[in-house]
Amino acid sequence: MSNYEVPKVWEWNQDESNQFGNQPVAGSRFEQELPVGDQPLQVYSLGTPNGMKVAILLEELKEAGLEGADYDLYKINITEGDQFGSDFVKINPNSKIPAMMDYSADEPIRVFESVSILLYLAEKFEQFMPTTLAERTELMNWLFWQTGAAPYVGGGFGHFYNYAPTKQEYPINRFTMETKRQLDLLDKHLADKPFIGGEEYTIADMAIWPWYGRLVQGELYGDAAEFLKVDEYKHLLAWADKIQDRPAVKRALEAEYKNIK
Ligand SMILES: N[C@@H](CCC(=O)N[C@@H](CS)C(=O)NCC(=O)O)C(=O)O
Repeated sequence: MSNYEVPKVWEWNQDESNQFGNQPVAGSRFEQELPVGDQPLQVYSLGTPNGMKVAILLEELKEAGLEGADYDLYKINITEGDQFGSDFVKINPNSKIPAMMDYSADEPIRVFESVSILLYLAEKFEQFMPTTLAERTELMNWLFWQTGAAPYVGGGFGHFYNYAPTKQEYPINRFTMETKRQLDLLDKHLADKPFIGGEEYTIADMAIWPWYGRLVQGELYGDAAEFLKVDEYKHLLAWADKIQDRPAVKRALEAEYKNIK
């Protein structure tokens, strides 16, 4: 039970700190000059699940030997507020990592939202994306599912279970229920197929693995894997290990965690 009474009008308490220094206003807060390297693709990111998706695809494109997929990867430290600097906000007005610039086009193209970046690169290089209407639609189903579903895991479960300064039963129960429902959905979906889209490895696997694969592998939110009894999700665990074994995925983890500039 809490003795919080909902006021008529919400006011921002500026003294109350939060995880990323978020404020109820958008836009840049300070002048910033981001580095720009020599490669066609400039990626501004961090080793979070959303950042990892893009690093995985870029490493898979390299692995496939595709010309033009070279990239520079720069760290945006979201706990220090880099996402609110003027240069970053020009690339992503929503102030969230990952964000990317493609300087190989006649006019440089900005891309934000991790799944928008995956789609952009998959279409540009014609890789990891099926071409028939039926298969493409199934891929889109799962990409949109991931974009809508993962905030319940990250902003909901992960936040209240792991990051919130006080542990509250109501939100933890609510978001654990939904997280376990999503894990069960993926487990059932993967029971009779090797990859999310069916027979082929696609950007849907790259979008979903950093969240749900890493969660069942015990890599997210402290002791969450035990709390969520992830051993129940055998097909999901087997798929997670299979994706983890890919050389490009291993290199992406290294890139995001160790080599980020
Ligand atoms: N829907 C966005 C979510 C991006 C997102 O939430 N990024 C987080 C890190 S994983 C972030 O930058 N947080 C900083 C903040 O909220 O200020 C995407 O998929 O790119």
